[in-house]
Amino acid sequence: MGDRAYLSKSYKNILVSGVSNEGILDTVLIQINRPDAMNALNIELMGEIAEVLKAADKDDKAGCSVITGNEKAFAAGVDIKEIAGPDSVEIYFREMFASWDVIRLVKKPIIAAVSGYALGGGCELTMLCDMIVASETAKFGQPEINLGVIPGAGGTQRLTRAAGKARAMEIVLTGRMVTSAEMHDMGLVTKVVPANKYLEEAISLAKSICSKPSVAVQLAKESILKSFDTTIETGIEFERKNFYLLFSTEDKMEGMKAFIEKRKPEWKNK
Ligand code: DAK
Repeated sequence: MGDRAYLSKSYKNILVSGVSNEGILDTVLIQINRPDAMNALNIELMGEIAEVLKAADKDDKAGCSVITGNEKAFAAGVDIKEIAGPDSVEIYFREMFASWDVIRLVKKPIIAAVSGYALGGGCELTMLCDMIVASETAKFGQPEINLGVIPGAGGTQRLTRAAGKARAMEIVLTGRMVTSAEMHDMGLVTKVVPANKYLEEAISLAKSICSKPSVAVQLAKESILKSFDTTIETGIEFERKNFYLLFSTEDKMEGMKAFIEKRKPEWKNK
């Protein structure tokens, strides 16, 4: 069953709610809530997001999560005021990456619903999500170069794999802002929508995923992500094992039986 207390708990830097999808799995909505600081991501905030996503993974009634910010900013980066002081050794021992690593290993899909600025760590957080729905006026970018550093949460890797070397170099080395249309063109953004529709569209995408059998959804996500760190041969072997695994689920039996009986499947999510 899983404990659902995480949905009613109050957090310091985020707002969390469960969006009911009538009869199918719920969507977990996480809103980054530091409007006075352009939703800058501090350690505590990242810990809260990781805590909620981990709890959603264990919640049998949750199918997919959406992370959003506000109209002005998804997040304008990691909190510069928090990282301005420490030297290399201090920053190393702070283990700032712990929550990012937890998010990276979340099994259920995560959609970023982006309006306004998604810069630095904010842009990296959107790329860490599985899909991005962006307002046509959203502004992405990796401006760390202007602060004397480089992207620190996967930016040089995830951007390069999608955009290719030449475009990633230009974006990271100039630190300029990147439009939603460019991000879409590079395959990083799933969908660009009118400014007043970004959240609605992300929630609608989440609902459509919540209507699918959850074990297959999670193993599909795992298989797609595997393609980023393996050869095609090993990736295909990995996919095959997940394919075989799904043949022992009740949903595989139900899905195929329902097709043959010309009716809608009733997913058990097991
Ligand atoms: N951190 C802290 N505060 C921020 C912030 C940020 N990233 N971005 C904005 N703010 C604060 C501003 O300081 C200001 O606060 P007050 O002065 O009112 O107290 C308030 O938000 C409103 O911002 P502005 O007055 O600047 O608003 P504007 O509309 O004029 O400009 C802007 C909006 C987004 C263009 C501008 O705020 C801006 O350039 N922000 C910084 C963007 C940036 O450089 N982002 C990259 C940050 S470095 C790591 C993982 C990742 C990273 C590092 C480590 N580990 C896991 C170890 C990533 C690093 C970064 O992201």
